[in-house]
Amino acid sequence: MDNKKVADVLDDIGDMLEIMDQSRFRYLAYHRASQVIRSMPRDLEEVRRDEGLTSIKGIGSGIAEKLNELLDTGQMSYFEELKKSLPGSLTEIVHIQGIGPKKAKIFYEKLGIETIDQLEEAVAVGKIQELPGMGVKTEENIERGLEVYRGYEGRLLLNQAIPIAEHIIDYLNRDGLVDNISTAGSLRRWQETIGDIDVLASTRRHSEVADKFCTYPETSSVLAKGDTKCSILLHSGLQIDLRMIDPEHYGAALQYFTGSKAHNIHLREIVKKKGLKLNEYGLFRIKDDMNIAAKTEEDIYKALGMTLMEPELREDKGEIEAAIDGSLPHLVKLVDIKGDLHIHTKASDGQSSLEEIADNCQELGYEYACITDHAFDLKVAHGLDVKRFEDQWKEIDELNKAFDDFTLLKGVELNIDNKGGVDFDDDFLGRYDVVLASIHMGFGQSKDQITDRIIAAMENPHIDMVCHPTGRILGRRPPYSINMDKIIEAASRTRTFLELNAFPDRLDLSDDQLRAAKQAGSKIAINTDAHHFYHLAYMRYGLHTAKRGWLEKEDVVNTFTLEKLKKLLVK
Ligand code: DGT
Ligand code: CA
Ligand code: CA
Ligand code: ZN
Repeated sequence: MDNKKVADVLDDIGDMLEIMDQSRFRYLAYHRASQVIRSMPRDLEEVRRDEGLTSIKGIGSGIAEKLNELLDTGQMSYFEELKKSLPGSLTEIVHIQGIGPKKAKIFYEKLGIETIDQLEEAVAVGKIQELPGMGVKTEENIERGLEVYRGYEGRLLLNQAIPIAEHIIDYLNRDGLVDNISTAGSLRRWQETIGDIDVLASTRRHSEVADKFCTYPETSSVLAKGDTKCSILLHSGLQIDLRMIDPEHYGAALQYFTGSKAHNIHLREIVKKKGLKLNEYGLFRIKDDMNIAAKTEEDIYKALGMTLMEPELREDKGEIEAAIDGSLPHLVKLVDIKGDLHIHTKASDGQSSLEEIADNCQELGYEYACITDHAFDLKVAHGLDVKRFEDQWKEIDELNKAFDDFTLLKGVELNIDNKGGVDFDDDFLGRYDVVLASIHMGFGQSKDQITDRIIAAMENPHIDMVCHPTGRILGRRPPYSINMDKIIEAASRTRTFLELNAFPDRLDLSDDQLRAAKQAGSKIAINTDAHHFYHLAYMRYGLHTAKRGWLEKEDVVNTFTLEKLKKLLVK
């Protein structure tokens, strides 16, 4: 049983206990344990075997005992009993943003709502707003929550899909059956969520490749099996489509199956005007069916008078025009990244030490890394007070003495309170190298209130960056309502960096927002927000999202040398 499944069970228990009016202390204990297990890079089974469950911070003997049962038998009797005592899919409803256990309980008691379908119906006929203490705004929030929930149903996050795709490609590559192989579709475009995984292989041995693909070990059923196309369903419910094509058509097929659909449709309009046609086998002249290009993507685009654009741009958002007039952006690359400016350690809610972070950042070839533990006001994350930060700085100074071409920077992630204030006074803030500020509470405020809070923080000359600016969690929490134009305008005016949080369930700012920020002259920092050194590798998800936002090296401050970055940090 993987850590995520275990964490989900614990969260469900926490929610059920809250619905059942158990003490805050009891249900929070389950959520805390869940959080720790969810973000743990090691397999829970392994930790249990080596050190025992109670060695994990936040897991006491009571929860450990229940987890032992779950890990041994795949079932937890306590969880099963709780489920029996609650009607319908109340725990499911709790997962919708805007609805906590308290509201779920009211909906059940007053309106008899037990399922998401029933909730949707109630929203549609305006029943929620009539409930005491609710109102139109609550109902609208729930409507948005339902949209997010439905919108992501069945879609996978990049970090769930990419390793699976890589594994399958490795599997198909192993015994020389394929000439060339690549991901295609949304995955190759690094879209933030993935509907199904598309893989394209060039080969002359179609049926052998099809046999191999359809016997992939994780397969639960074969949906289609032919010489050009196969589809399988994995045990996880994920669908994988494989297309096979002869090597001479590989470029055309790759272009076609990479999409996006919108990009392809626009491209074909241009193709048509030239008296040509384009399909997965190549670019052809209509009058005599002569093949003009097919072998590589570059050949196809070149034959259409365009420079090759990277897959991340192919969304029909102006890339075709730019490819024609030679104005495609020079997108930022992973090797351009010189540091990570948002990292937590054990001191707050992270799980790695300063040394581990420093080692791993040097391994990644970084020139610097900024330690940004939470500050005092965020009690749930063991935020640091003045004294503890000063102690941390001493440690950082000591470590820095030993490094040759690497520097740990002293930072903090402040909490923007409900009025736009932050944890520390200006004098103290002046002592950090980098000051980040984020919203961690008060999500329910009005659009103007939240926007003003963030702008107030940006006006503070000590605050260098606003992190995960919209607060969205993909599939779980919609962005809080903010006026993005105003935020971007204030960021460029106050020269505050905006973060692209690379954590795969955030990717916040999103691609379109990044592009708007770039156009307004704002600078972006791509950060992992690592809570374990293992998360430092999430940089790539941020990087590809940045490419989708048309960002170039100059737009991204953590591509700068430390010397240049330091100059920018003086507002
Ligand atoms: P997804 O799977 O929902 O995350 O999104 P995609 O983009 O991977 O879509 P998918 O898997 O349905 O199709 C893969 C690619 O195949 C798509 O990006 C472009 C191409 N494609 C699919 N349907 C059409 C179509 O009707 N017309 C054209 N021109 N291309 C299509
Ligand atoms: Ca797809
Ligand atoms: Ca597909
Ligand atoms: Zn953080």
